[in-house]
Amino acid sequence: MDEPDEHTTSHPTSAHWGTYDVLVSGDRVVGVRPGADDTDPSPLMRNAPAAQHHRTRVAAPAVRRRWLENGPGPDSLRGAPGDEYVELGWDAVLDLLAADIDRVRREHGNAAIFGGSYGWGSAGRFHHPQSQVHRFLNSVGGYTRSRNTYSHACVEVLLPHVVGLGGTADLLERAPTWEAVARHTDLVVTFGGLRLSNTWNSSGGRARQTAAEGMRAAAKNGVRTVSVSPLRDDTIEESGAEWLPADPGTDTAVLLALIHTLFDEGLADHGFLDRYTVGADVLRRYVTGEQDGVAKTPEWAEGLSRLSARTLRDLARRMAAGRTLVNVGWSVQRTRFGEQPLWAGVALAACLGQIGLPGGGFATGYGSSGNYAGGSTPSGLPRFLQGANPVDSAIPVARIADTLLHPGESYDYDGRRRTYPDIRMVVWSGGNPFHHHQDLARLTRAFGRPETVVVAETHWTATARHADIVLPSTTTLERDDIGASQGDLRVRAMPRAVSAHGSARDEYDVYADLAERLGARAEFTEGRTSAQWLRHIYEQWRARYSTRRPPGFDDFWAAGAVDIPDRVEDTTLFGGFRADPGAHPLATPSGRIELYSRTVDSFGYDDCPGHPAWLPPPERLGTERARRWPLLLVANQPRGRLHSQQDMGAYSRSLEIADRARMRMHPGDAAARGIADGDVVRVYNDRGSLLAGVEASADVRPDVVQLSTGAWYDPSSPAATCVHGNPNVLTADIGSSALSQGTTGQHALVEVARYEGEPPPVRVFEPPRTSAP
Ligand SMILES: Nc1nc2c(c(=O)[nH]1)N[C@H]1C(S)=C(S)[C@@H](COP(=O)(O)OP(=O)(O)OC[C@H]3O[C@@H](n4cnc5c(=O)[nH]c(N)nc54)[C@H](O)[C@@H]3O)O[C@H]1N2
Ligand SMILES: Nc1nc2c(c(=O)[nH]1)N[C@H]1C(S)=C(S)[C@@H](COP(=O)(O)OP(=O)(O)OC[C@H]3O[C@@H](n4cnc5c(=O)[nH]c(N)nc54)[C@H](O)[C@@H]3O)O[C@H]1N2
Ligand SMILES: [Mo]
Repeated sequence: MDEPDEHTTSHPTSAHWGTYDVLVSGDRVVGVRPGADDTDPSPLMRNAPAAQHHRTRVAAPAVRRRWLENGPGPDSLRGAPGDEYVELGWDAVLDLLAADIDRVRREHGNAAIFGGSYGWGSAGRFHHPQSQVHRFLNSVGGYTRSRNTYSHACVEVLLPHVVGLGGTADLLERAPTWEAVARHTDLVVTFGGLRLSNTWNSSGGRARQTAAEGMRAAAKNGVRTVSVSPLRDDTIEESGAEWLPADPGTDTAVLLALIHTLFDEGLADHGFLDRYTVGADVLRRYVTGEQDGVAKTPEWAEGLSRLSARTLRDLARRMAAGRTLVNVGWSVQRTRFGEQPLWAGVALAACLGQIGLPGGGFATGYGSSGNYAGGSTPSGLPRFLQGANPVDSAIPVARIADTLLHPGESYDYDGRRRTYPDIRMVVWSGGNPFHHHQDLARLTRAFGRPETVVVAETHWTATARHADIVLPSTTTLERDDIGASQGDLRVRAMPRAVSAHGSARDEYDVYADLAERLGARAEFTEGRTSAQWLRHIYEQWRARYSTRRPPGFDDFWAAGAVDIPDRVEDTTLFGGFRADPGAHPLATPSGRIELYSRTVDSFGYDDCPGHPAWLPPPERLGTERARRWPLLLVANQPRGRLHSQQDMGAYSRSLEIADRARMRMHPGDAAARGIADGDVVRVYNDRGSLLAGVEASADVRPDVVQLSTGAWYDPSSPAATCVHGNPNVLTADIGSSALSQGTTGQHALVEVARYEGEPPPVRVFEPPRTSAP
């Protein structure tokens, strides 16, 4: 990196991973420094300089040579290493693309365009890539969309049946702040950790990192933490957490055993269960074994989780003895039957009778995101509206490969029998499915099916390398925008810091020109330029306040930030319901918490019955499958970056081992395989293989290996499906259940062996071959 000199200027910006200044010299980003208000900045900003000018930036609009020469059509060679792209000018590419969109919508209808575009894209309320592409597609007749998230589909689909839609939204957006936890809570029992590095990110960025200080404040106030997790470092050192390293995927068994103890020892709060829940008796009969002959005792759970029965019994008693918060992290529901630990977690909190009390009850998301438990913003944020989609066609987000491979086939989702649409064109902007989806070999086959794949990207990601048409997008540092996230403290100006890379353009301008070719410019732009839109969405937001109204746009832009006037902190979840369930019923059929749901039961799903139940996940230690693949790989979130973003950045690369993703394994498991710290290993199962670098660490429990997501997918050598270490070549592409159809990417059974000989080089940080027409 160049050294800052007297010509260096400083420019504030906001990314999902925080608010900071970029240092610019000669139109190049040469460094970063934390924002003035951020006392506890995340190290992820250190990736920004290298990423901004990296050779994998897409410099010009490009068309795959095979598509250009053969025309649209299925092509099993999409994404093949060595594929060649032709750089054409913007006008030529937009003419081609507009004509093809028109062909598809005329011949197959707009539902044949998949525009779900799932992904985190970039921060910034206006240039947000998904908002842009969705608005564009809506303006030209609509598209097939995706619903729910990779993050927490089971939360989104199951919990409305259990606590109602509003209750679910409250759980996700209005959790008691860390400060409230510090004040009221005695014991936090968290399934799936409170991982510090995960709190570095908030979708949309946050004015200041507040989660770590919140966790420290709680610890200082004497809040005890019990962390059920395969990793010791899923909690911060200062919290002095007790670590219960249960077998991954057995949380439901542990939760049921805790409930069993509460019933068994007279600790369950029957007054609460009678007044606020339905189905407690169904639950009790299941847990005691009256229903199926299997009592879900601590001894039973010990056999599955390998946590001792004594530990579980003791934990249940401690939970009943004080104010207890049960947190179920999102990771545990990104598994097969991921609905169950959530439902069992709600059931446990209900049996404790503390739902609706300050600092007690059930939560999902502490430790999963930087703005969780960081307050809420009831008046919303400045927003660029996407318009209405004239097409009613949607798929559960993680069923993308099934959709492309099986058009016209039917599947189940949340009580309905649905049919996969027949997709001819895929349009992706602001996401990287070849990072985020499971079983990438299968996804590659799926991406061979459509006739045209269009990707708008800043970088030559693996997804861009599967596209027929690649539209180079500017980065946030190359455009003016407004930054803020749900629950944020301030709305911030994000002024442009450097010029656009190569001939990259703002997506807004690209879509405006495309819309023009398709006769929809006025509808897409409403006659505004980007600059006019920024002013407009800011003023619309500001107008929502009749008192304490923030200053006008020019004053805001000059000041650089304004406080959000009506942030709410310290909400007591379900407080109104607890105080008067008649006046504030939940939006469930019974108006209460449903420990048994007649609705879910009526769907008749084997993989999601009508009450929380232990269903043994297939990717789990101790199964038949584990005889062949004896290690459980935990594919959690990377600490060096957000997903796959800026993987070429300095901080992300500093965590690599031997040029590859870092995989942690227990020293005993390493020694048993003749593997030493720093070795390159092959990690494999029947779905694929990858190369990674090993760190032997006792912070990972035996029989578990940890390989976070996000290493750029590199299929350049036959030595492995991915020579760089993307765990999604190993994960299964199967839904959590017929109810939510969420991703199950968190776990995969694998075997690991030392890589003998010279490992093939990682080539993914070189751009693909491009040529002139
Ligand atoms: N095995 C396994 N897989 C998982 C998970 C797991 O736990 N295990 N977790 C899942 C979860 S929770 C999630 S949310 C997903 C995340 O998956 P994604 O959100 O798809 O991952 P990102 O790497 O953030 O992808 C965002 C893309 O947007 C691009 N981008 C950045 N700025 C711009 C812009 O201005 N314009 C455009 N057009 N593009 C831009 C970036 O270059 C990047 O390629 O991964 C999921 N995958
Ligand atoms: N630095 C960084 N932060 C991020 C992201 C990122 O990519 N990088 N991604 C963001 C996104 S999109 C999301 S959705 C959130 C996700 O937030 P989470 O879902 O909470 O994050 P993970 O890191 O996947 O999982 C947290 C921990 O759960 C533990 N775990 C895994 N399996 C099990 C299990 O079966 N039982 C139990 N008890 N524990 C288990 C693992 O040890 C893991 O470290 O993180 C966000 N924060
Ligand atoms: Mo996520």
